[in-house]
Amino acid sequence: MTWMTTGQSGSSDVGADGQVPDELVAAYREHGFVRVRGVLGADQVERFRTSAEAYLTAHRAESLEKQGAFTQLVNVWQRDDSLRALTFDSRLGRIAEQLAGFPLRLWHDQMLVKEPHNDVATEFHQDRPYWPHAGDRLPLSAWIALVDVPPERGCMTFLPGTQDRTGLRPQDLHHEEDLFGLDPSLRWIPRITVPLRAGDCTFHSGYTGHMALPNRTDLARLAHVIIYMDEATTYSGTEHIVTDPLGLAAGDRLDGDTFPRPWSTSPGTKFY
Ligand SMILES: O=C(O)CCC(=O)C(=O)O
Repeated sequence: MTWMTTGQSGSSDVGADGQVPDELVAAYREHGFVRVRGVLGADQVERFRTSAEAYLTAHRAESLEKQGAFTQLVNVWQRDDSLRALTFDSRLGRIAEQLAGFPLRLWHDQMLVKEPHNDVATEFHQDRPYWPHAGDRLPLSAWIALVDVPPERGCMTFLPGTQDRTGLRPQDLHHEEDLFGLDPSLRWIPRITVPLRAGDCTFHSGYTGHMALPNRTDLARLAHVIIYMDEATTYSGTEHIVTDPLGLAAGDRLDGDTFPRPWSTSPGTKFY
């Protein structure tokens, strides 16, 4: 079970070719999430953490989330050159495509911060039901730790194998029971909590049930999340903060400069 390997500081799952081993791809496809250690080196962690802290200080008041689970700043890549370099990182985009097995583009990024001593969990939910997407294969998110994130600082917990539970309505991530009320069988799935070192990330699919623990420490939990979608995704016509200003019609492709694909396909990637 690949999520059970111990995390030594400084170790990386990414090979010299920029790809992850086949067993991590298999784990992602079986369980709907996987941890990839060391996607960022120590110098990158330092640079991006400094940029994230400055961005947070400047923009905290603009958080989309108002009920206290986290500070949520969306599409930071459009406003900050340093953080754009992280969101556009080719190595991350190519690993995401290796895991997905098909070409992707950016849906949006977001900074998700649990401030020190924020005792509020992000409750279990799936991501894809929130999004105005149609005609797509399974999207996925890279949740990158910019500080060490042990359980007590608010790491994520996953419901393995739930990536096939499509068709549920959007769930309230402030409500502990909402997802389980929709599908009571999910309550009995073993829950896997995945601590991350700074520079590690998890990839989870848009339908994999997940939550994040409270932050009971003195340090802010800084996560940078890059959300990738099927390159062929179209607009469903439903409301969303990212698409509402764009004047789209249902059926339009989500592509172009707003939903970029700033990496080329890795020569080693086999699409199916
Ligand atoms: O970081 C969190 O608190 C929740 C993250 C999450 O739900 C996500 O990235 O999809």
